[in-house]
Amino acid sequence: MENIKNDLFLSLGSNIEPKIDNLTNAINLLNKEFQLKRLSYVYQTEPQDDIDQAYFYNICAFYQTEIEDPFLILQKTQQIEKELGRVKDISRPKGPRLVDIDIILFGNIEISTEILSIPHKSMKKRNFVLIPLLEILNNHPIYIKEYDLRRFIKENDAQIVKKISELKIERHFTN
Ligand code: PH2
Ligand code: MG
Ligand code: MG
Repeated sequence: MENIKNDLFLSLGSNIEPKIDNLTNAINLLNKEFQLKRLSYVYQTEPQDDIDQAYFYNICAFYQTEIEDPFLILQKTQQIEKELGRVKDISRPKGPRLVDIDIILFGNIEISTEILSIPHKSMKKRNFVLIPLLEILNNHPIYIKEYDLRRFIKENDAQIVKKISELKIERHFTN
């Protein structure tokens, strides 16, 4: 019997050089843990929340995994952030980052804890998440529909989000 795969949507961001390399390295490491199904373009995005910092490059990735435990996913993504050299500045929680990997959606799971909320708490307010997510969603049948992505994107349309280029990575797409 084939194992059941869970859908995992991640948002990645970097605003410390080399931004593109940081995203590429993160995707290459994520690809060892999860099965990549789709990857968005790279978007150049205006910083949100903590606005006095360099612009970001953001992407969204759609993975599948046999892992069921969202906290195990979190552990793996945080391990990759560390491995790539991310150092957290606790005085500036939304400040500059080498690489940030956020869990946006994981199957139909809804949780809200101190360390992890799924769906991601701020996704509706962030076009740097919503626009690349919409790009790779491809009518994917998850409960995202109830979020009415396009409507949220319209509400945030003052945020500058500009499509830049594809990320050049080795692709090992499987079904
Ligand atoms: N991440 C933040 C805060 N602000 N702004 C943009 N444009 N992109 C981000 O990834 C981002 C942000 C906290 O994680
Ligand atoms: Mg984040
Ligand atoms: Mg994060």
